[in-house]
Amino acid sequence: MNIITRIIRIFVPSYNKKMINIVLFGPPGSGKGTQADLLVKEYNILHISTGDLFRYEMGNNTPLGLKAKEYMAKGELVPDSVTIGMLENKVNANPDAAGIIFDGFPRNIFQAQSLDTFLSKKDTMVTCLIALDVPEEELVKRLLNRGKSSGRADDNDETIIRNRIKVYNSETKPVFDHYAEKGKSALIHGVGSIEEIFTRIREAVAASH
Ligand code: B4P
Repeated sequence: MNIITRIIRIFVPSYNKKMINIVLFGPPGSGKGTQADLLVKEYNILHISTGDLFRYEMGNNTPLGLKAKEYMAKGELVPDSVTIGMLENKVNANPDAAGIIFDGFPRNIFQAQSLDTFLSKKDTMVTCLIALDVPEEELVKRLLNRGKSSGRADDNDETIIRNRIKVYNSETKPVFDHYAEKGKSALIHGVGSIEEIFTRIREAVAASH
């Protein structure tokens, strides 16, 4: 942390609360990664994609990557014991970030509760959760299409894709209600051009803080 940030944080206690922390949420293939790139440019904040972090570890054949591969290849969630520590390390490595886009995290209620506790210790919180709403058949179409060029094993097989969507419906969807109870969740129509969807997201983020 640079000296100016350190001084501001000592004398202006509300400084950390001004961070914009956006949970970008939605089923696999709903466009989280695509929209995160645009949000980074708009708000100049840190982008953390747990999927990208796992793929980086897998590409380097690290123990964490090998562990993640077992689960991702089946379209299941990587265990919380691995995922939460990895996410916290990434946040801790960027203490000067003006805000964070959490892309693909939290993916279950335990991860959401862990994130809330972790951020509150840093005197900040989730600003809003933006959920992209896309029909299942459109998700399958997008992911199979990406699978033709991405080299991602989890995008190539329709059975695995459908399992990822099933896991989303059973384990991940309740995270929407967790933040809705705090008045922080917004449901965005996720079909249309990338720019149209981004305009909807920008309006929802602006309304949230
Ligand atoms: P992720 O990497 O998070 O991947 P995703 O859900 O497939 O992708 P996303 O929604 O970002 O799709 P994108 O924008 O790219 O997760 C992969 C796996 O990692 C999980 O299954 C799990 O095993 C593991 N994992 C990750 N986080 C975890 C966690 N917290 N806990 C446990 N396990 C975890 O878009 C998809 C495609 O649609 C692209 O080809 C894109 O070009 C296209 N597209 C985007 N917007 C479009 C639009 N408006 N119209 C048409 N096409 C569009």
